[in-house]
Amino acid sequence: MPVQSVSNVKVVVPAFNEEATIAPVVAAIQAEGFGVVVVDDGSRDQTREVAAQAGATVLALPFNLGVGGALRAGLLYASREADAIAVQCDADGQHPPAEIKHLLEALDGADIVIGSRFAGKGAYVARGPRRWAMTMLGAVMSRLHHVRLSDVTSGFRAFSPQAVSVLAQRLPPDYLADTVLALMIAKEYGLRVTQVPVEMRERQGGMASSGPFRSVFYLARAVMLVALGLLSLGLRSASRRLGGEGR
Ligand SMILES: Nc1nc2c(ncn2[C@@H]2O[C@H](COP(=O)(O)OP(=O)(O)OP(=O)(O)O)[C@@H](O)[C@H]2O)c(=O)[nH]1
Ligand SMILES: [Mg+2]
Repeated sequence: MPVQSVSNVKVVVPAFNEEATIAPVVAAIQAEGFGVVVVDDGSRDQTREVAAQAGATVLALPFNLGVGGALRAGLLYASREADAIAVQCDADGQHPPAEIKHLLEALDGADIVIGSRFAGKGAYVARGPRRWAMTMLGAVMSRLHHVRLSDVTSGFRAFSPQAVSVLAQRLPPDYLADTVLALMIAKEYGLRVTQVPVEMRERQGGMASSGPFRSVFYLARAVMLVALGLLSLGLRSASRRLGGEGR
């Protein structure tokens, strides 16, 4: 069966004040043959009405949770069906739906497939502190998962049924938690992570909710959370080793 016609794939689109871009995003995903779930994250504009009119299933959160919280709600919704596969896709038009099939193909052999904009396809560039933090986080996650991961903050991803059920219960709500911390959780649960090159564009309309300073703050916070997470993974595996030796 061609990947495009797999009926258990749900494309989850977290959306916060994206009335300018959400309709073409929904239409482009549907044109690829996939069902769309827009998670409206307490938007103050017409995002939810526009998304529903475009034919998406809309989960409307009563207040803003953050991208991780919105994604988790979407995964929880997807996980009500057996063997649900989910794809995460931005609402701002950055992620071309034509790439979704490539993410899904790579799920054969992985539980989380990251669409990487820095793996040789497309011309997307990140600069300055943002680029440094991304490179550093990428190096740490590549080591942790024993595979090259060049874009660990990418929010264009596919999830196997196992990843859907783990992340629907465990994903923290904060911005970047949906990306970087999901990889720490993946390590804890033995989920296999890989990447495929994808083309990404600039946002196609509307406004990014965090400006350059806020983005750097969020990245710095992600670096700290990863450091704490690594410490906790290390302590847990040391205590398991000690427990094993005692037996
Ligand atoms: N920033 C932000 N985005 C949210 C939130 N809830 C859901 N989203 C959606 O999550 C996706 C990613 O947010 P963006 O603001 O585009 O962040 P980004 O893609 O990392 O940054 P840009 O490269 O500036 O577009 C978009 O589809 C948002 O609409 C929220 O509370 N804050
Ligand atoms: Mg974006």
